Amino acid sequence: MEKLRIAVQKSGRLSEKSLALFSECGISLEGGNGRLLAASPDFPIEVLYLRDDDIPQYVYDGVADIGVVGENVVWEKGKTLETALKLGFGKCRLSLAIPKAEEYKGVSYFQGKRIATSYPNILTKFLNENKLTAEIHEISGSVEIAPGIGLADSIFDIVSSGSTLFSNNLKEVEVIVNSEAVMVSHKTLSDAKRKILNDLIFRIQSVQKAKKNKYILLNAPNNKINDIINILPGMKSPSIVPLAKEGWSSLHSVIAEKDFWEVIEKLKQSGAEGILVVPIEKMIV
Ligand code: PRT
Ligand code: ZN
Repeated sequence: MEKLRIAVQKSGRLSEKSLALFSECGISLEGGNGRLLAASPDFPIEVLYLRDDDIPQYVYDGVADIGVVGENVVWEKGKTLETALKLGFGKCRLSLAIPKAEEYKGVSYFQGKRIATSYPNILTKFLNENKLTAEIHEISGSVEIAPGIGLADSIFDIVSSGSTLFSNNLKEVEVIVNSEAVMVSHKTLSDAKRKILNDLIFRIQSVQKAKKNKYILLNAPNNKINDIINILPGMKSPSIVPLAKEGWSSLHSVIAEKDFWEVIEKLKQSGAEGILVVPIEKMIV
């Protein structure tokens, strides 16, 4: 039987979350880390462990059918790949940063400057779009130390919390692009592989939806139930179960977690009691 071959980062920031994605979908993998290839006994996939920089090329060449990688790496490598799904983790931005003490008035600052980066292609595109010329110094790691040792005037690098910039006396002055981990796929897949990919996407989306929603249970006097239904946003036909206590019911529904904290006080004021909010494991809608 055909298997879908998925490239994931061998060890790094995306590795653990990429593998968690499969286990949350009920897909286990045989063979621990240290191996190049691992198969699943319960789903027709195999996982190929690679350096993240190599993933776009492997998927482009069809050595892997799909890959889990940061958008930043896909853009830098410039390979035409289909984005099958955004994954919501590995979020970061690619930014220009300069020494803290420097005055900054706009992108013209970078005209004629030396910029250190591991992302020369994305940077070149930005400079061209802004009709700027600068000297790009490509380095593969610890870009943030370049200005301090006199190798460059500024840097173009990944930022997430900003603490690396801060501790190197740099300030972020332009966010060029935001990135997150994505599932990319080879341009053409056999029908069998396309079907496996669609099944996998379906499972991942069920897990993603479940994470964003909670199951809510609460008790309320019957005469308050209508008020409570109106408070709960996005409520689709809640279940109402009578309690043994006369004139009271239990109300069950699904609520987006982000909405919950906004409505909790209103729910209490409307007479809701014994509110329980429980996680949902999978959600098929
Ligand atoms: O060995 P391999 O080549 O596979 O891994 P790698 O070392 O090239 O990549 P890795 O594991 O560091 O990152 C993998 C992917 O994670 C990146 O391509 C991004 O898509 C994503 N990501 C998310 C990040 C960050 N957040 C991040 N903060 N990648 C790197 N960083 C770096 C950043 O450059 C900075 O130097 O982490 C440092 C800390 O960031 P702050 O701003 O939180 O201080
Ligand atoms: Zn890398």
